[in-house]
Amino acid sequence: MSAEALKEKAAQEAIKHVESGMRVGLGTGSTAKYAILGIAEMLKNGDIRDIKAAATSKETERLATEGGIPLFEIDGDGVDVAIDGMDEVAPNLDVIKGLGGALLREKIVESRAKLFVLIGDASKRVSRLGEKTPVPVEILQFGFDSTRKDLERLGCRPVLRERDGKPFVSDNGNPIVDCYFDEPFDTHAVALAISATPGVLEHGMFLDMAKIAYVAGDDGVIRLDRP
Ligand code: A5P
Repeated sequence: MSAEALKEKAAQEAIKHVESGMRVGLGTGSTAKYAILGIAEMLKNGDIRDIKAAATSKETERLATEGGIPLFEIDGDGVDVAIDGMDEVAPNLDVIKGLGGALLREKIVESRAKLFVLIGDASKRVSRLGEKTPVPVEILQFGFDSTRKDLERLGCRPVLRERDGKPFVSDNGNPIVDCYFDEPFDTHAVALAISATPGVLEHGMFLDMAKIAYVAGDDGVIRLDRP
């Protein structure tokens, strides 16, 4: 099965959690796209009604609007369910997200979800976070070098993300530093330390947040639950 077909299959399972009247968090990325298209289709067919969605990026806003999904800005009541892709998922459903650059808005929305559902293909499964991918960290441009130096002191190699030869800029107008850890690390301790670093806006470790992950492989979609 193609990579795209696997993403779509995982998304199709996740959107079954969306019911009429719900407030829905819409993730960002090539897998989340299929959830957005699927929800739009459910609305169009009348399978669900009266939902409103909080988008986690400008691209997601665009896709949702195109699909006729009413949007709202996340408020004090959070969302009932959020669905999003992942860059790495550990066995306990802790994840690294943000290779697509939307981690800050994703964290704002998905940390306020009653139910946070992950979707992805089996290549995203790892035995520990940081095995394959860096930890993305969105930081303020002001004081960039001092923030990067502080991140390095936490034991990683912080690399400024670039796109087309220029520094990548998030939807929020900020640079992203990808922190490569060569050795296994204590995710909770490092997450706390990154968050406490002046100049850091958010990091891409989503710990203790997701309850369910739908992972698609050639044998079908499996559901993983947070232990
Ligand atoms: C966006 O910033 C990311 O968190 C994505 O959700 C994550 O990178 C997964 O993206 P894909 O579904 O495109 O692999």
